Amino acid sequence: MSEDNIYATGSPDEPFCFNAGVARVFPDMLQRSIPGYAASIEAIGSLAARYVTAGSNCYDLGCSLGAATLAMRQGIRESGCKIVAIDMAPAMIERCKEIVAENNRQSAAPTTVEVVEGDIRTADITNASMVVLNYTLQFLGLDERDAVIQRIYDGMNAGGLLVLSEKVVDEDPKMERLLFALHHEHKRRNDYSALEISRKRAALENVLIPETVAAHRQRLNGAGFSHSAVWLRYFNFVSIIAIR
Ligand code: GEK
Repeated sequence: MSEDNIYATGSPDEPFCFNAGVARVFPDMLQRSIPGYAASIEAIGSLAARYVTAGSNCYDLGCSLGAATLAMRQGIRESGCKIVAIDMAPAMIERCKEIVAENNRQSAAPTTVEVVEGDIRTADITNASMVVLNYTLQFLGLDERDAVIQRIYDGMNAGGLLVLSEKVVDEDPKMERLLFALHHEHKRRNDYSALEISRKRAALENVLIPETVAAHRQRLNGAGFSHSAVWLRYFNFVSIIAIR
């Protein structure tokens, strides 16, 4: 796995962007900077086994290199399913296609995977039994999020499952400061220098906009999801499941 040293060496002043340099080191970046990332991927496989129904579609929205796609593919127990993996960054899609092609050669899993360069704000979602937004909604404008969640809900079958993982902010400023510090220490333990951490934070300013858990659950409820729960929390990173 190529090591992420983008903010050790790269230009510190550019806003964060999902370019070829990021795609090259992305697995290492996510493992070292998102507490709970590996657990989110593992659970997506188990949830696919439980929720994906025969002949339905699954969506990995903001798929990056397709980690959640491959977890779903491995978990699915039913036949005639299709996974649609969508990302708007060409560098991510190019690499994702290679990874999926390699998985096609190695895997006996029958589920078809379609990797599409596209915008999740306008993507067609139909006949879906499972939709994954693994750390993606946080990159959309606040005013765009309701419509995306509504599109997902409208394209899902009854009993379908949405996995929504996000960086969040705490309502209580004191607790937010503590969670922020714990995340900082987590990255230091994972060998990011204090300078790298502060450069990345500056690059993500106004690019990644976190909300509270309550705001996410309210949005899910407003779209029509009848049940939602936080199943994973690690510092200021959560994963929520919602059932239509
Ligand atoms: C994983 N889910 O490994 N349309 C399509 N893609 C988008 C959009 C959009 N409007 N906005 C952002 N993206 C992955 C990790 S990364 C999380 C997801 C992170 C894409 C963007 O190009 C990037 O690939 C992804 O969302 C977010 O489970 O980098 O923290």
